[in-house]
Amino acid sequence: MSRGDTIAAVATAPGRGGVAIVRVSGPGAFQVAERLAGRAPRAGRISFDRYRFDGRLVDDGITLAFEGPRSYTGEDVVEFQCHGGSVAPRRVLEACLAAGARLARRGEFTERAFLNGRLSYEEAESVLDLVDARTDRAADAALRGVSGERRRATAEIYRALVDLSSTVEHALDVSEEELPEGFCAGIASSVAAISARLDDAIRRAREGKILRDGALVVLAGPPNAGKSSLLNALLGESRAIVSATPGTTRDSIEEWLDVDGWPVRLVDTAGLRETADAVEAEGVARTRGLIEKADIVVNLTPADGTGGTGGTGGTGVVIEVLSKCDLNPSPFPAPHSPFPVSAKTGEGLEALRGAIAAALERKASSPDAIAPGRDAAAMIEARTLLVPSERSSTFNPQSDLVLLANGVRAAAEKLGEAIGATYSADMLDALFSRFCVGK
Ligand SMILES: Nc1nc2c(ncn2[C@@H]2O[C@H](COP(=O)(O)OP(=O)(O)OP(=O)(O)O)[C@@H](O)[C@H]2O)c(=O)[nH]1
Ligand SMILES: [Mg+2]
Repeated sequence: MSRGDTIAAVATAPGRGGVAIVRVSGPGAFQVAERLAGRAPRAGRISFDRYRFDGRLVDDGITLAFEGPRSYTGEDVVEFQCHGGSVAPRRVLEACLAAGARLARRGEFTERAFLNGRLSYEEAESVLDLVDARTDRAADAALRGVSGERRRATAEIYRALVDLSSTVEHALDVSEEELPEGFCAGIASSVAAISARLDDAIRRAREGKILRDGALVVLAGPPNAGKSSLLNALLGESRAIVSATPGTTRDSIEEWLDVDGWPVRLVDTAGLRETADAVEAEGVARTRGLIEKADIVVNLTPADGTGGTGGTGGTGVVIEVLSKCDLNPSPFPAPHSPFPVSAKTGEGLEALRGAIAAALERKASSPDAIAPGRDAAAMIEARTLLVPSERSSTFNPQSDLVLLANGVRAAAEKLGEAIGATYSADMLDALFSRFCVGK
């Protein structure tokens, strides 16, 4: 890893836009800016400049200079805010490269920030989550990581465990009579408070995973049940072809949807039925594959009684929906457990969105629905060490003080490992290669 050099990249997304940013970081960043602007940049100031290279006018822009270590990467950083589009940023970047910078690799700015101690591994990961966020809720969760809030919360739990550990160790050294009144009750309530905070952190970690990856929600049911119509209604646009001919949809159609802040990959599928048509049969096979993988299956049964059986299966949550409910308003007594929904009138759409959001909320709280990430795994272990399930209800600190002391110490160690974790070169490569160039 050559860290001594100066790197440059376009930091903004490609495409048409008013403004683009070319970012330069490294010991030569200020010289690069001086070559382009014709004057040395002043740290902490912005200046309006005309960028030239070899006598040729490159672009007009605003130059921002940050002196290391108080910059994103911890090195000297210059940002050129130039005109957007495809040509101006390329020309500014080329001028930077000609002035001595080299093109940055993917994620190299953030990698330098990490190596210079400006960002923790978790914060770097959260920067990526923020860039990739599809909903406000996902962005909020990522920001809790970027700002270090999540790390501070974990560190606080760790400190509370260390405090509790020393209190319990001390109690082991003195005789029972010397313990102050209410000592055991105090210990028990500390244990309860710490495990509640661990539970909360674990729930957030699970929620974070859904917010990052999105939830797969599959619309399934017999042909003509109104799946494509429901997809279009939920998206608010005519995305999939709708027709009265059963077997219209053959390929699965996928779109992102924001359901109360949850990013959802909504998939319309080929209707489930036995068919001799090879193309449709392939579509049905794909539908079954999607149902297997789905977090939630929305299973449609048309209210006009034309549907065959949906026959879902899979391990996801199934939300039964009575589609086309405008055709036959109430075949089920209220409160109905299939959700009556009409893509035509819009009835029931809000309730369906609510049901999807509620199912995801439950998923985030359920113990083994989601494979936890590294930190969450450490918290889950710490939680089990602190309150082993076999003594959760009958636990008596007085008689089990030795056991408790061991559990608290082990839990503190587990969390300490997660906080002070070390990262292998492979892990770092895997993380930073997921960034785009310029981040
Ligand atoms: N009255 C009424 N008709 C609907 C509703 N939803 C769909 N339809 C009609 O039902 C027919 C089938 O709708 P689609 O959305 O294509 O059904 P599908 O489940 O995607 O069908 P396949 O792709 O063939 O499996 C069309 O004629 C739609 O206009 C609804 O909510 N109310
Ligand atoms: Mg369809």
